[in-house]
Amino acid sequence: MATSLQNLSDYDASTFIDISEKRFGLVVADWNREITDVLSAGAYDTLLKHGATADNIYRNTVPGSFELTLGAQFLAQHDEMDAVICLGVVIQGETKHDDYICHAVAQGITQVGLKFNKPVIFGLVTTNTLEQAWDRAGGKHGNKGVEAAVAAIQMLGF
Ligand code: DLZ
Repeated sequence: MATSLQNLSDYDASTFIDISEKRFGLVVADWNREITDVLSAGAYDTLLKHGATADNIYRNTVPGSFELTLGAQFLAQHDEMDAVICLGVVIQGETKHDDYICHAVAQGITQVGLKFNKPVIFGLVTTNTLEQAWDRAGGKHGNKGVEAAVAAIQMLGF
């Protein structure tokens, strides 16, 4: 049976590579801050749980999810940075802003990862409602920040 990322986050730390010397960047959007803070805490705790040190985790905030791409690039361009995790929450409104932002971020951070040849993780929660976003930030669908951190660790194992 396929193993989901959520299940992987519960694995024993020994199943992952040694990340005690790895440096991680967290780029966190200020929009919907009360939710992105929960995603960020989930990612941070997961990195520590799997052996990263607090000194090696750099957290930067950007105004909104649209800026995640450039924020990721600012961190990824440093040779000593091993992986970058982008965290944001985009909620559908009356206009198509959510579409534009989500597509731009998906394409943008893909390019940053390819340009610098390192994991740049898409931790963007894109939902129709605020409630659905909370469901993915410590609610019934887990914490996407945790999953994003697990994805970063997994990619470092390649
Ligand atoms: C403008 C905007 C809107 C309407 N909605 C969101 C959102 O749901 N989530 C989010 O992270 N950011 C939003 N933003 C802000 C944009 O991402 C961006 O910060 C601004 O357009 C400035 O470039």
